[in-house]
Amino acid sequence: MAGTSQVVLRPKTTDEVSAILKYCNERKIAVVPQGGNTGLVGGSVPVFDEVVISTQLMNNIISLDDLSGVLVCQAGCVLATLEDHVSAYNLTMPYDLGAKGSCHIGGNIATNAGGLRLLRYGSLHGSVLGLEVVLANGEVLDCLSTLRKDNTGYDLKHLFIGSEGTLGVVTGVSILCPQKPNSVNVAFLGCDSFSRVLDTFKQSKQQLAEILSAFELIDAASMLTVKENLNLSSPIEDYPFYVLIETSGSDGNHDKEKLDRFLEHLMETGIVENGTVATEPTKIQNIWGLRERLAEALMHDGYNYKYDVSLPLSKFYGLVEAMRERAGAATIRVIGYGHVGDGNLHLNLTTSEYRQDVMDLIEPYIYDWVSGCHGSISAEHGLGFKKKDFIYHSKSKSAVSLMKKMKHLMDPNGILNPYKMLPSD
Ligand code: FAD
Ligand code: 2HG
Ligand code: ZN
Repeated sequence: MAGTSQVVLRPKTTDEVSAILKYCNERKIAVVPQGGNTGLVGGSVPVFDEVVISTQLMNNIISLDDLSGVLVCQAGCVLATLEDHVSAYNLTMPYDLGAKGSCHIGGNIATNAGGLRLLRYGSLHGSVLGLEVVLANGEVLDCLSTLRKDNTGYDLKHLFIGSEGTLGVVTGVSILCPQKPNSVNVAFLGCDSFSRVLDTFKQSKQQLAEILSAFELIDAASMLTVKENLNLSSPIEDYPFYVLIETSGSDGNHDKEKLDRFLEHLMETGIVENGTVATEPTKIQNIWGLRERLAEALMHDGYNYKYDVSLPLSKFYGLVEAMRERAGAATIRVIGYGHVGDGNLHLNLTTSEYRQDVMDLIEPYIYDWVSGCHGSISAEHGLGFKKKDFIYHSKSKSAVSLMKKMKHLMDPNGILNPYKMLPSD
C-alpha cells in the first residue's frame, strides 16, 4: 500500500519524540509512527498527509544482562541486529519473522508480531517486560521495568502491545531473551492429506514435547509459488501438503534420538509419506527459505489479496478449499500456509493487477466464514488501514466501544495514527 506525506521526522531520542508529539498535539497535526515499514495491513502508511515519525535513527542497544537475559534497547533496533547482538551472549530473541532484516522491535511490539517461534516462546505479551512510550500530548510514560514479576497496579505496557501506534509511540523496550539452543534440527515432511498434517502435529506435541520449536505448513500450491517465482526447489518429491518441524534444545544427541524415534513412528504408521532431516545450517536455511520467502514469492504474481486468520484446527484448511472453489478460476493462485501450530492460516490469492470483481468474491465472504467458526480475522498482522472496518467480525460491540473510549482518553485530539485499527463508524 502506498501513501503520501510531505514530512518525515527521524528523531534520535525519546525527548525528541516527546517534543514532536507535544507540538503536533497542540496544533492537532496527525502523525503516523513508522518502524521498518514491513507491516502487511497499511498501518505505517500515511493516508491523508500525516507526519511520519520514523524510528530509523533510534537504534541504540542500551543494556544486556546475560544472566537474566534482559535486553533493553531503543524502539528502532532492527530485529536481525538484535538477534546477532544477543547471540554473542548465547541468548536468542524470543520471536522470529521473515521480515527480520528490516522490521524494528518497536513495530513488532506495536503489531504484537507472532512469527515462526511463537509456539515455543509464546507471544510478546509474555516476553516484553517493560516499555517506554511517549503519549499523544508528549508526556513520557516510563514503564521500562526489567523485572519478571511486578504486580503493582495495572500492567500498562500491555495496552501498547498490539495497539498499532494508536495509543502512543513506543521509544524503549525491555525484553526477556531465552538461552540460545545448542542443537537445532529441521524435518521437512510430505503428507497426503490435511488430516495427516494434524496427526503429525498431535504426535509432535506428544513425542517432541519440550524441544518442538516450530510447526509450519506449506500446501502444494505454495510450494509451486516458490518454485515458479523464486526458482527454489523442494528437498522431497511432490505431495499435497508439507510440514516443516523445527526442534531446538540443549543436547544434540538427546534431540536427534527423539526426532529419529518420532519420524520412525510417523513413517511406520503411514502418517507421513516421505521426509528429510537437516542438521547442517545451510540445509536448515534452505528448508526455512521455502517457508519464509513465500510472502516475497507471491509479490512476483502482481496483486496479493492477503488474509491472516486464526481458526480452529478442524476448520483450518477448509477455508482454503472454500476460497479456491469460489474464486480460484478468477485468480492466478489460491494458496494456504502458515503457523499451523498456532492455529494461524495465511491465505493468499493473486491476480496480475487489482480486480474489484475478485475482491467482491473474497470480501466479506471470507470474514463471514471466519467469524462463523469463531475465528479471528487478524491473527498476527493487525487491522491497520486495510482491515479496520471488519473488526466487528471478531470483537463485540461492547469491546470496540471500550477501545474507542480508551483511545479518546489517551489521545483526545485523535492525532495518533488516525484512520487505523478502529472502525470509521
Ligand atoms: P511498521 O510496518 O513500520 O509499522 C507497523 C505498525 O506499527 C503501524 O501501525 C505503525 O504505525 C506502528 N508502529 C511502528 N513503530 C511504532 C512505534 N515505535 N511505536 C508505536 N507504533 C509503531 N508479522 C507477523 O506477525 N508474523 C510473521 O511471521 C511475519 N512475517 C512477515 C514476513 C515478511 C516477509 C513481511 C514483509 C512481513 C511479515 N510480518 C509478519 C508483518 C510485519 O513484519 C510485522 O507486522 C512487523 O512487526 C512490523 O514491524 P515494522 O517495524 O516493519 O513496523
Ligand atoms: C509469514 O508468516 C508472514 O510468512 C507473512 O506472516 C504472511 O504474507 C503472508 O501471507
Ligand atoms: Zn505469519
